[in-house]
Amino acid sequence: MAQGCKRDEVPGCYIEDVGSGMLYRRERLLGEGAFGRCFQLMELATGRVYAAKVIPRARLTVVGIAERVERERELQSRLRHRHIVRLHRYFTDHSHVYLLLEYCSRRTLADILRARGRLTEPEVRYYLQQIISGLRYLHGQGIIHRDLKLSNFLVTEEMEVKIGDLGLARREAAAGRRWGALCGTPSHLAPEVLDRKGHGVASDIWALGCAVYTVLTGSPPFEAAQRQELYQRIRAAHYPLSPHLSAHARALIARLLAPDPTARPSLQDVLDHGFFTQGFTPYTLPPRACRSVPIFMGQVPLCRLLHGAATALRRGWLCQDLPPCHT
Ligand code: 9ZP
Repeated sequence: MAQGCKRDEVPGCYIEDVGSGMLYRRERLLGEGAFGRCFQLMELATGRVYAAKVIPRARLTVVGIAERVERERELQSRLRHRHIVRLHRYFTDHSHVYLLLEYCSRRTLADILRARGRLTEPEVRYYLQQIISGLRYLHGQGIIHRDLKLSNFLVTEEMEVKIGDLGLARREAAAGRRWGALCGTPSHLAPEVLDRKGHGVASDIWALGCAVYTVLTGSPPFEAAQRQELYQRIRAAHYPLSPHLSAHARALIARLLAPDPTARPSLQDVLDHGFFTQGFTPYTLPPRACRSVPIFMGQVPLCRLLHGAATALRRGWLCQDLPPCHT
């Protein structure tokens, strides 16, 4: 028998989706979201694990929250892409609204950056390639994300990145409108967004530029104690030149952070840039890249190369007595 969860969030209580009859066990707390808590949820029938946004119904009466949840549900439930977080299920009970999202066991790029300080260029190409793939799909569907940042780039067990949190996403036509509140993360707002000229595809590209700068240097490009000073720096695209940026990285960032949105590159232009074409991109990243600098040998991380050699030895592939050849 399902029992409702009390607000005091002890793990181990059960949640029932009455519509489908599915039963979930609430496991650990993953964090606090903008409008509720996020829990790890286990589907009892299958053992599948989800990351769930659990929103108290009372919270939906706060201005803007219900619209945000509805938009996220509406947009995300239709999207199917390897690099976009899947919304698996949505249901409500007497006290809460539940959004069951794809579980990403390695948390976010913001967490990885916190542990690492900075990332290497091959890693940034690895992650960025996947983010671009997801963003291309999103833009192709006429959707602008409007809140691209490291904490919205989730990382799976397999070290794949997925774009998440579509609570601020809009259809292109609606996003282009010039009225409405300034929304998104202040340090990532593009000049045209500050000037209320609307949020277009190019404003997502700007935010991507902020993310690339941050992972390569360890600090965001635009920082200031006062909001007005921050906005001045953004409008002038005035950011510190870091010694940690190669010539190609610096050139790419300068293009992504062009004050004029029409001067910014397309996603294809980014992939064609020297930053990508003149350096190698690993096929996979070892999980330990979440904590320390991975070592690469050509295209293959060193640990995989050694693992491959060990396997070859164990199976006798490197021994003299080769299998007989039947001709
Ligand atoms: N958090 C520590 C503070 C306790 C974690 O250890 C932690 C662990 C996670 O997986 C093991 C995890 C988040 C935090 N995973 C995860 N979080 C998601 C998420 C998927 N997987 N999302 C899918 N769509 N949006 C995101 C979002 C909401 C469910 N999150 C989180 C970001 C911060 C809290 C939850």
